[in-house]
Amino acid sequence: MNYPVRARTSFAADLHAGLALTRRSVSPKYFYDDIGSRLFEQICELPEYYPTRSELGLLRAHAAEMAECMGPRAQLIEYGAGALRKVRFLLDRLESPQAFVPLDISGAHLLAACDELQQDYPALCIAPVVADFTQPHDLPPRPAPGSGGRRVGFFPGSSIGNFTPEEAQDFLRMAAQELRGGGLLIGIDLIKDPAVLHAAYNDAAGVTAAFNLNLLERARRELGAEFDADGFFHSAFYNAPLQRIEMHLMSRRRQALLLDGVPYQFDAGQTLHTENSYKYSVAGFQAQAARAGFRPGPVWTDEREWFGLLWLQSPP
Ligand code: AVJ
Repeated sequence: MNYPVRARTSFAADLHAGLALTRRSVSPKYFYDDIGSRLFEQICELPEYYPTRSELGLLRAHAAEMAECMGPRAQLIEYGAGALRKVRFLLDRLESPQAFVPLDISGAHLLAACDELQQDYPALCIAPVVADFTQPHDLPPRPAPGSGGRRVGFFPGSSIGNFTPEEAQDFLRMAAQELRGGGLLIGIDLIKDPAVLHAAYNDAAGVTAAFNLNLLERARRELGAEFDADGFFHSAFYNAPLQRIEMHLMSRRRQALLLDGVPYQFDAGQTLHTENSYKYSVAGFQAQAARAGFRPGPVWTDEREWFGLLWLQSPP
C-alpha cells in the first residue's frame, strides 16, 4: 500500500495504511499507550467484563493441577506479560521452577513488573525478553536434558482472541515448536449467549467506549491527527457467523479526519475497525491446536462455561 506521507512511527504508518483500505482498520495493539493500559485495567474490574474474574477464579482453584502438568524444574515462558499478576498463582505451586521468562513488547512496563515480582519471589530466576512474540525472538537456552525440567508456556487472558484464525494458527505452530517436549497453558473466551458478550463490550459505565475512543485520542496526542472530538462513537457487536466481537469507531456524520495533512473522508456510519475478539469452543480450539502440533490435555472451565484454561502438550 502506498501513501503520500513519510510516517514518523509505526503507529503513523499503520494508521495511514489502515485508513487507506476500503474496510478501514487498525491493529488493537495501538490501544495500549499509558492511558489505554490504565483503561484496560479498569475494564478488567467491570461487573460486565467476566473474562478476567473467571480466569482468576480458575487459577485460584486449579493452579496446583496446572503446575502439575508443567512439572518440576520448568522453564516457564509467558507470552505478553502485562502486570504479571496471573502467573503468581502458578509460581506459588510450581516445584522449583528453573526460570521465568516473560516476553513483552513494552520494555519499561515489563521491567517494572519484573522488579515487583522479584521482590515477592526473591529466589526466582527472572529472565525478561523485550520482544514482539508474534515475530521471531530469542529465548534463553532450553533446560539442559539432564536437568529434569521442561520448557512450558503460559498465554492467559484470551489474548489469542485478537488474532485472526490464520494468525492464531501461526502463533500455535511457533509455540508448539518453541515448547516441544513441554506444553502450553492458554486462556480462551468461550462462545456464549451473545447478550452476555454484548454487555461485556458495551459496559454501562462507558469504560470500553473510552478505551476504544482513546485510539483516536492517542492519534491526536502523538500524531497531531485532527478530527471532531464527538465525531466518532464506540460500536461493539457480536458477529455470530465469524464467532467474534468486533469493535469499531463509527462516524456520526460525513467528515474528514486529517492525518499528516492527508484528509480521510468518512461518510455517516462509516467505521474504523479497531478490534476483533474471537470466541472459541473447547473442542474447536483443541482441534486447531492439534493441527498446529499440540496434543490436547486437561481443560478447566468455570461453572457457567464462559472461560477456559487449556493444557496443550507439545510432543518432543
Ligand atoms: C485483551 C484482547 C483479551 O478481547 O476481551 C476488552 C481486550 N477489548 N474489552 C478482549 C478488550 C475490549 C480483550 N483482550
